[in-house]
Amino acid sequence: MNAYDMWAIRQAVEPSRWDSFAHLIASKRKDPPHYPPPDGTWAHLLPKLRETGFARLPVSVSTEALLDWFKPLNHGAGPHIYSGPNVAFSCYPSGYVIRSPLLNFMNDPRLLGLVELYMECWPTLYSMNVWWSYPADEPQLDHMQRFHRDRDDWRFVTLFIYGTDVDEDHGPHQMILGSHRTDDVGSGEDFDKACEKKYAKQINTVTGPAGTAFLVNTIALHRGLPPKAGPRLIAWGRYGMGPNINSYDLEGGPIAARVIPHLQGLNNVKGRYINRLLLDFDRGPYME
Ligand SMILES: O=C(O)CCC(=O)C(=O)O
Ligand SMILES: [Fe+2]
Repeated sequence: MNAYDMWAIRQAVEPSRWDSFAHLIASKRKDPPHYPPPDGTWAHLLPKLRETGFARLPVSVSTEALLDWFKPLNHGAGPHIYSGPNVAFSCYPSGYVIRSPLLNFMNDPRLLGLVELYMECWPTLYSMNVWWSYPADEPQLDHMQRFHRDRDDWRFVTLFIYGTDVDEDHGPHQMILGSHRTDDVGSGEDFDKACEKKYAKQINTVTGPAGTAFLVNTIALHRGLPPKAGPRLIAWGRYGMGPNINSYDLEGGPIAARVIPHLQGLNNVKGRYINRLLLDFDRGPYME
């Protein structure tokens, strides 16, 4: 059974029940018992993450190196893809993102500890992305700017990091607290409006300075508001149960870890497992 089969099976199950399937799958996992327990530093965030689908991390990620790597680019210039004057979403090629300094934060033991407790098994970091959202009169590729559910895995959680200051006018992320336990499914403008009305009191608008980091269970209804006053830079790291139809291995396959000079402490049993879809630790110079 591959990732596509699993995706097809999930479509027959209401989103609110996916978590109980994940619990069952995780309880059968045999993650090596000899390994030390997860870092509990951020474990206090677990009940809130489970209950609401959201947790802001008590840290500010340094964005200096990040902004250097992901320099503001004019439309149509630079290594980003999907660029154009009215494009709402302009991301960087995955290999470029994986090589960036972000990967170290995405493996921060406090963060992984929380994610592991949440997942009830060793997580798999299956996707990284960084993109600019631009103000646009008639935006294209803007589906993430309307309420939707992501459907990556039975259980998964998305880390977002703002690379620029985000206030109400710079396209804040919004998610509907608790909506990971409801079953409304839809898309498009009408659905967006219906969600705004139905869940008016539960809409959580995430503003904050560059470096703000938060976890969202993005099976919950969420969107990034279209920025009005200026572009927004944001990163995601997605943690799930294993390969899925949104995972990087399907796009490019893992890249050789040796080409990334700044990796810290990932070449161990757990680090290799968590990053296996992104990084190949054994590929030597003549094996590419
Ligand atoms: O741009 C945003 O804040 C939301 C992006 C989104 O929907 C996602 O990453 O799954
Ligand atoms: Fe999404």
